[in-house]
Amino acid sequence: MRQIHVLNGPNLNLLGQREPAIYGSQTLGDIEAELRAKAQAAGVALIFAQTNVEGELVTLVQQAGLAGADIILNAAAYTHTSIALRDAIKGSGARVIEVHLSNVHAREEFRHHSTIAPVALGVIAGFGAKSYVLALDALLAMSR
Ligand code: CA2
Repeated sequence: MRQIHVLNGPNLNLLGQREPAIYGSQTLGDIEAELRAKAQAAGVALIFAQTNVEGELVTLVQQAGLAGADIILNAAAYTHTSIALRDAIKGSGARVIEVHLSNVHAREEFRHHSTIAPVALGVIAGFGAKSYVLALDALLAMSR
């Protein structure tokens, strides 16, 4: 069965509890439930995880990539800083769609740069929780 991993980086466990003007009022659990229903209807296995630890995110990317799974990745702040994550994507051959809830390009300058974007299939940003749904739609429209 095809696997799609949805991997979330630091502080996204706080989603829905703080800063709703920027990140919306849905929790990460709400997003997971919406994606799970969609994946189930499409006959795809969905693995969903969140970690605040960079090395753990690197391991999750490696495991998914080496298993031949696709990844929807919101690396949160590590998007802007992590060469290790970029190397994990490249090194494991993972097919990644980078997602962001907010439009990072309409925010502070330091959020405009992504270490991941050059090794991702594409980037979806600015549509709140729908960024994840759009990424899943894109992967489902692509054959493995
Ligand atoms: O817009 C996104 O999805 C981000 O990846 C979110 C990151 C931020 O560092 C990126 O630049 C853009 C921040 C995630 C923190 O999430 C929180 C949610 C609620 C309350 C506090 C933080």
